[in-house]
Amino acid sequence: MEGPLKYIREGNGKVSRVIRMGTRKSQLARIQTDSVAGRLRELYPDVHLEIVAMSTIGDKILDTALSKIGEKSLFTKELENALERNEVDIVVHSLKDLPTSLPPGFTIGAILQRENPHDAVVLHPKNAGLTLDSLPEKSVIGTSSLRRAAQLKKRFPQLEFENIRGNLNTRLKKLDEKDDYAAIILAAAGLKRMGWESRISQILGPEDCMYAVGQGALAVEVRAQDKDILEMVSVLHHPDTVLQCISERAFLRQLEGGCSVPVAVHTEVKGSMLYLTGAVYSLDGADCLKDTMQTVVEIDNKVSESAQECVHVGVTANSVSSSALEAAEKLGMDLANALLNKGAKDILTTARKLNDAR
Ligand code: DPM
Repeated sequence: MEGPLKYIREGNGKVSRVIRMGTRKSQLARIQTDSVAGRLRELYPDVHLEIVAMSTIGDKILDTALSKIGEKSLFTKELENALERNEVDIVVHSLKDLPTSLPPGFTIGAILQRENPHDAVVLHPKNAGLTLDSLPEKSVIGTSSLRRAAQLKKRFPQLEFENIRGNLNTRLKKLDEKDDYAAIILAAAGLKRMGWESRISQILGPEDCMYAVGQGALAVEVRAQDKDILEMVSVLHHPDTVLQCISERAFLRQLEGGCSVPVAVHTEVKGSMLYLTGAVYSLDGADCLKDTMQTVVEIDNKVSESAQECVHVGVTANSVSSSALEAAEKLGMDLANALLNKGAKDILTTARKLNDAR
């Protein structure tokens, strides 16, 4: 079924397809889309890429805490509608904003090399030189992430935590121009992409705060049936990042967690070993279940024949060894099952109820 695909006639009379990339209008989304467009233009100098910007419901209700809006597909729904109608062919997302099960008809055709996946502390200018350890008692830290708040409340009980919403620009403005927050917590990757690396005063290691599933990686979403586009974007896959993110997403899916649950991970690839640490927290961080498991992810060059059997937690990665992908997915599920056996479900159910009641 062909939709309203767009073609262009070039100077030499050759007709080529125009590939359209949909993006949200936020500055971060534009920067992320532009960087993927840049890579594609280098790889395919003959392809005509167009960028189509649209605003989404998520962008329009930025003042409500994300964890309160609940729906993870908030930022992605309208872009997916445009994909479905063939108005765009490619959508770039932060992987962590994509649900672990995509609606039918869509797939993640590429996961790019991960940026620094950790969270970072951005201080109010008056606190320059301080750290979460040395900030005065009862200092207010801005974050709307249940995951960040849970871990940091436990680790830094002398501090206080309050919601902060808005896109990155708005949050930095709220921090700098008011006296409401002593510091805010943001993903290092987003700050770096915006060119604000210099505002990072502290990177939080796994002992302080583990990151969100998929954090720091960009994902390219396409129509699952569009073989040409799938093949075109598949060269962007970064195999180690793909394996890490598949294990993280399988972990979250098995826990039945969405974007608003206090679930955190840490993964590493060392040689042919993939290590996954995963944890679930109560809202105050007092209850925590955490474990680490590993698996061999040997590259065997056995590439899957049918595209169907090669979808792992929404990701199509035919260019990556199928046995490694399967091992990564199984690792995430095994770790989740281990935590579920220890009572992870109760912790998450309680956290969800309390958050809904707030
Ligand atoms: C998700 C969360 C947040 C975003 C939840 C979490 C942070 C929400 C908040 C799933 N998506 O991390 O526990 O602080 O209120 C988001 C950011 C990026 C992608 C910004 C950020 C940039 C980093 C990346 C929002 N989505 O986390 O500071 O591309 O991974």
